[in-house]
Amino acid sequence: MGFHKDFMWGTATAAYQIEGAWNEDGRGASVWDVCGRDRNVVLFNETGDVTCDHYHRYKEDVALMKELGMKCYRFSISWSRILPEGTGAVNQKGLQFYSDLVDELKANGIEPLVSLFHWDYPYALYQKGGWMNPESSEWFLEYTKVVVDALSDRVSCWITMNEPQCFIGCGHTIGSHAPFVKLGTRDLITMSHNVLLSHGKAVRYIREHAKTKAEISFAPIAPVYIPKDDSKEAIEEARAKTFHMNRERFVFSLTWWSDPVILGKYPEEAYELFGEDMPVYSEEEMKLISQPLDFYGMNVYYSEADHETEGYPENMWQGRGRTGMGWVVSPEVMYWSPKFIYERYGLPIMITENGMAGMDWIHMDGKVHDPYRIDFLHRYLLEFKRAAEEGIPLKGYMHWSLMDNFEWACGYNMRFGLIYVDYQSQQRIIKDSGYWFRDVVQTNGENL
Ligand code: IFM
Repeated sequence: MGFHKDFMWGTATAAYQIEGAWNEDGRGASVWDVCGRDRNVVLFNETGDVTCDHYHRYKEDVALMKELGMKCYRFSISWSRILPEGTGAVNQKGLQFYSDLVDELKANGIEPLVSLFHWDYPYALYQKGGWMNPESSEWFLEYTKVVVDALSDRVSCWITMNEPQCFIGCGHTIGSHAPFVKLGTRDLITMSHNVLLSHGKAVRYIREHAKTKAEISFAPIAPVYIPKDDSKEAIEEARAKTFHMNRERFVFSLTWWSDPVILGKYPEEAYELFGEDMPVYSEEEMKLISQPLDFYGMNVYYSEADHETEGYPENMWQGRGRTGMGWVVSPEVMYWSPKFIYERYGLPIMITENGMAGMDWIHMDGKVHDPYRIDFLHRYLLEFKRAAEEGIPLKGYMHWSLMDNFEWACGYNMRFGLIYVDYQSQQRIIKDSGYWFRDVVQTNGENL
């Protein structure tokens, strides 16, 4: 037994990272357009102004997905392309772009998965306090309505938020992502609660109003620890670390977001750490936040032990291979993440992102050879298959990323794609790993 016959294989991207056309056809500014510019916060002061120019080249990109035999495509919507001020007037041209993209995907037999929010927060709303504003979940609901009303006749799979740990953690805690601010604990707690309420309001709206039967989740990162050996004690130690929160990095933790969303309560540890600073909410509010989801979307890149400040006594990560981002190559995380998370939350698992950054270039034969990415993927997918064989319900796998793109504060230096993008000419070249992944999809993982 391997992956079930309807397993969803695909690739993922995000609007700001690939679209470009940052000020065309009425698009409003996002925090990345404004705060990411001219402040030496992004490597070489690069921006997403043009990036892969996907806004103009989406047909070519969909054709490449088809050539790769992809069954699904996960992409995000730029909130400020649809609602330039974040709320209020709808930009029909922006909406049309996504409607055309969905049509193009469908015409090519590719199932669209829509992420409502992947970090490009409307700047106009940020000026009003952003996620701190008590109205922020209503703003998100308003935006959700516009998207769902326009696309849900053809889209049935929805992700509300991508990696809340990162847009709150990197964006507002350590200040390495837009809007590049560092706030205190109490503010972070308030923002988190508003993000959770936004998620809940979006889920309710989609469930009640989508024109086709909806499947809904969110896509947090899965900071999972892997056991140092096969013993029961080591497994329990890894599990305990995975579901533990610490004061400094609490917004990066798994339970901070997933316990309210799925178990309907904040973790006990949060009350021990923050006491009276914890949000006061009604039973109704928590019911809204914790409406049933159809699967658990998780973005998995490496084992969390790498960031464990105390470290294991015998450092199991010493000298291990690392990707371009410096992330440790730890394939076992593709077994332990689904296992631990399924055991705690009981939902089928979809890997909504997984992949690696390399320093790819065009070789003298005109092709892009990336044997390390093939090896990386092969190892990770074998571990994922092990989870399938153990009977953990697995729904799909979305590779990050379809193509090289703007890697946030790392600019264009990190290449995550199965397709190489030459940013000067906008030429696309399928990498060796893209063809390799095509064979995995074609055989439904039998060839692994
Ligand atoms: O590029 C990002 C993506 O936007 C969110 N998840 C991690 C990826 C690689 O850093």
